[in-house]
Amino acid sequence: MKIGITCYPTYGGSGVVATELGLELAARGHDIHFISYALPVRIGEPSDRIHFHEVEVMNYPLFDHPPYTLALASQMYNVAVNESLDLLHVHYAIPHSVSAHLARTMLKSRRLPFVTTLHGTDITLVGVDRSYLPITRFSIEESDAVTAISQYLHGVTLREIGVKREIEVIPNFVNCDVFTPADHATRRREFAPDGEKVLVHLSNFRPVKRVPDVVEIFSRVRKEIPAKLVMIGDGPDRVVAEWMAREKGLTKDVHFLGKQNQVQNLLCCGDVMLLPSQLESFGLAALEAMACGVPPVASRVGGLPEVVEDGVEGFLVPPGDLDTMAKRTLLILTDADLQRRMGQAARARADHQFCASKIIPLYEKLYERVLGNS
Ligand code: GMT
Repeated sequence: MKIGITCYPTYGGSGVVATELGLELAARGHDIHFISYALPVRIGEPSDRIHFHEVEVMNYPLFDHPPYTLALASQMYNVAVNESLDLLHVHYAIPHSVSAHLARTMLKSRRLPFVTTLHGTDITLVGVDRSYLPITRFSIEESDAVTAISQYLHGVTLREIGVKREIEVIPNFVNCDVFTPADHATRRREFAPDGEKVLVHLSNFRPVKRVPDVVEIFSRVRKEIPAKLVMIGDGPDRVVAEWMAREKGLTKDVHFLGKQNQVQNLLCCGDVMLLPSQLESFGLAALEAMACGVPPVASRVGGLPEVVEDGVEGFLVPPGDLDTMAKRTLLILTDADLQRRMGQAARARADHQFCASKIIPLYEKLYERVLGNS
């Protein structure tokens, strides 16, 4: 199939899922055309089956807000015509599904179906906002197929957006050959030269991730045992976290690595992964850590209970309950047997339920259905 994929190319779960999906589909023989304003972050090496079409937004003094949605629709249309695309698959409803709807309408000579995948904040923060609700509902209902990344998000979309249509749940996935338990002893020594325990956090450092909580939990753990914190990613709350680490005298114990592409090599250095988010429709970062055999201590919110079984593969704690999060983290870090059992259970869960090899065929089947081939 020839598939056009649109996503936010920056550091964030939906862009990561869209990019990894494109790479996996290309490896299975499909031609993938990414259509976005920049090259998605995890694309890596060029391949014959992966193409990138940049959306350039022409500016004009009249435009206080350059119309990206329209430029994207034009580019989707162009790529569909020039590359004979079979379908478009857009990730994150706003504005991508609106642009896809326009492109489909513009292409009068043949069908150009589009699939919309809902990722979370496109519904829970943007979609429910009164200014975007009608167009979010419209573009979801107009899509030829819609998927949500968890049962939780499926429910919220029907309830809060008032959508009346079928939405298929296709969960986030991880490449279990790339994200795998590995002994990165040398890398680990860079962070923890004296054999300290290592806590890892991975996110886009937006307020919804409660990044200051990560530093606070770490500081409570650090009072009890020698430990280091590895912070992967970047975003608005990084400065707050850096300031907190300085104020608490933890500068030498907290490593801020910024945006990284090979996150698997870093997650593997962790003994525990912290994800104290306010909301998480799935929690891809927790899944990636689990595939590396690292148990998460995460918030009991949104779709996370669909990914982590509390007390088995890690711990789930109400968001903001920092005392319990610190205690659960210490429980894992001070009991080698528990850490090993949870790490193994986490990897097994990722293996059985969320490996790319199990999830990608679900998308392929959906495409076939949308194209009327099955
Ligand atoms: O929260 C983020 O990391 C960004 C956001 C996005 O859309 O880029 O992530 C959402 O999509 C991820 C991939 O499907 C999910 O794993 C995250 O749980 C979800 N984030 C939220 O719901 C807050």
